[in-house]
Amino acid sequence: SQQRGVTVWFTGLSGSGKSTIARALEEELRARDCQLEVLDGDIVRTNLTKGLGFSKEDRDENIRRIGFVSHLLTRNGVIVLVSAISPYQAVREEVRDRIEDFVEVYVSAPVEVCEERDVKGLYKKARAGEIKGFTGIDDPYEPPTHPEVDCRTHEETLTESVNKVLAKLEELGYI
Ligand code: GGZ
Repeated sequence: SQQRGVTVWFTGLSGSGKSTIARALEEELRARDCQLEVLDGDIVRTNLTKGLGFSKEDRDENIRRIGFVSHLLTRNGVIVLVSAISPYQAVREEVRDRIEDFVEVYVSAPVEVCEERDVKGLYKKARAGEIKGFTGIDDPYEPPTHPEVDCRTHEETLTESVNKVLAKLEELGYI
């Protein structure tokens, strides 16, 4: 029978590990011959949502557009891996309500840990006031209240995080 589609939505701070987990999960799923698509921040924001910034309105618009594409793919049997900070609860819920098959993964490293990692040096810039409205520094992040999976990347390995998501997808019958 044809594969069931599902959107796996990774939400969390910059540097929390969303993309890293999504990429590792992608590899696992490819090895199982799943149909999949990855919608990741950088690529999305230079194509689908080019021109949008980081105001609440623009972030919400970014999330709605990603949600729309995810919906189209999901209903056609694709496993969609989305990584976006998606800091606002209301628009995350809006997207979840539109996509029948939806798994929310909260990548929940504390801001202190993300700032310590500072992979791209953005937290440093935010602290210096060179970037205004940086999530977790001077812009809000509203944690999910009922995520299907919680990846605590400050206290678990990448493999453990990936396995948690795989286990949930198995439990729900998507793989
Ligand atoms: C947060 C910002 C900002 C501000 C630029 N706040 O670590 P990154 O670089 O690669 O991930 C961040 C990315 C966030 O884009 P998203 O599309 O995921 O955001 S949202 O879901 O809120 O629409 C970061 C970079 O863009 N970045 N300015 N002010 N992150």
